[in-house]
Amino acid sequence: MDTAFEQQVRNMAAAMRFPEPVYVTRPNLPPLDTVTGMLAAAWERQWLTNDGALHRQLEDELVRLLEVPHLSLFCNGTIALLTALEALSLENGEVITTAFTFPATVNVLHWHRLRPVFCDIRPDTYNLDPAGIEALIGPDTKAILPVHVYGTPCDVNAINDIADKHGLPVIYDAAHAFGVRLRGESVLGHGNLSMLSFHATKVFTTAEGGALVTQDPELHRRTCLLKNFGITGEESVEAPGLNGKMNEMQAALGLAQLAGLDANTDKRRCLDGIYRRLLKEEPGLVLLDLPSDVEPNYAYFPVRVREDAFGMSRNTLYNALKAFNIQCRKYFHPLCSTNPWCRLETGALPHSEAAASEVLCLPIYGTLPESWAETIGTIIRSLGALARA
Ligand code: T4K
Repeated sequence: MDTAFEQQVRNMAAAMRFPEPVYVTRPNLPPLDTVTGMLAAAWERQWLTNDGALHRQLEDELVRLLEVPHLSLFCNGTIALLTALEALSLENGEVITTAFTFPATVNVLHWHRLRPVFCDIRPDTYNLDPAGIEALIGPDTKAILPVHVYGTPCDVNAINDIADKHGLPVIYDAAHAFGVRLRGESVLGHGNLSMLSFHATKVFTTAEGGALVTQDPELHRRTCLLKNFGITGEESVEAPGLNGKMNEMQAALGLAQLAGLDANTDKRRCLDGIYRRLLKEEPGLVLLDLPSDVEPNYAYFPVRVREDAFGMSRNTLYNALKAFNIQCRKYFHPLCSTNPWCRLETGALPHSEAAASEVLCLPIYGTLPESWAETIGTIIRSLGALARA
């Protein structure tokens, strides 16, 4: 039996429902002929993978674009992160990380027989709270693995200080942070290694894909070796590497996209502005503040729903928006600490738990019409008013 509220939502949706699903994101697709143009050259060369010309060109372009010294392309972000652990010879110990992330961040630890030790997040940035890290460091601690959640830079200075004091390596999961700059420099310049994801849902995509970035030439050499079976020559294998290579089809999609990256960011900035204008005064909605020293990439638009003030919970809003064909996502619910393979004495994670039950990511992508963002914002306000009435 429907409640009166559900009935009213259905009535509203009958008048305002989008004719097609409005997804949380869509890939940033370049014109198809640009991709096929790149591929024609690969066909001509009959060279499809293993350090091909397009792969080399994309690595060079990204080193220049992101202003980083060393970047190694991968088949996806997860394998890149797995390789980062191997490159630093991390195993059989603990890694301090966040539970408020995509499962990949924590699952790679399991594959290296490393145990995650979850540190709570800051409620304002959703990133690892450095104030909680030191208390978790013990004799088995091998590394710190923070995530730049939604592309917002972590408190890198505080994390670096703690890591230096205790002699621990830092691997940043920068899956969301392509192109993000902090105090005028790439956020990828921090830690021993940073991992990028180029999945179809990311601001820069190669369908599947990713990269490892480092300042250390020897570490770069090792990541390149490990993604190609550890092979150094036709008859020599130097390390127990796997196959983490990006192929020429992926690299072609990446190269074809570079020309449109700025326009994509501009459009996302505009959509971000529309949502902020419409939702910033809405009772019970908390928007993520973008610090003034950060140049963001507008990859996500997370909204925090405080049930008592907004009038309904995040889950109710999520379901109500589905009635309008608006497919938001609960990034990141459930918390990784609830996974059975993370069975550990996890301390209290109140801020992570609150974020996992209150945050909803709204649709944001380069081809989302501005009028649709206006409508989505208006619908959210109307739903809040309805719930409070
Ligand atoms: N670390 C962090 C912090 C991450 O967020 C991720 C990945 C990783 C590590 C691992 O990196 P990768 O190994 O993936 O490179 C998506 C992505 O699959 C995942 O890459 C991403 N994070 C995560 C945040 O989002 P789902 O389960 O939400 O994907 P899916 O298929 O439901 O897609 C979401 C929406 O995107 C769809 O509703 C529609 C749209 N979409 C999706 C695809 C695949 C399209 O329009 N076209 C498409 O081709 O995980």
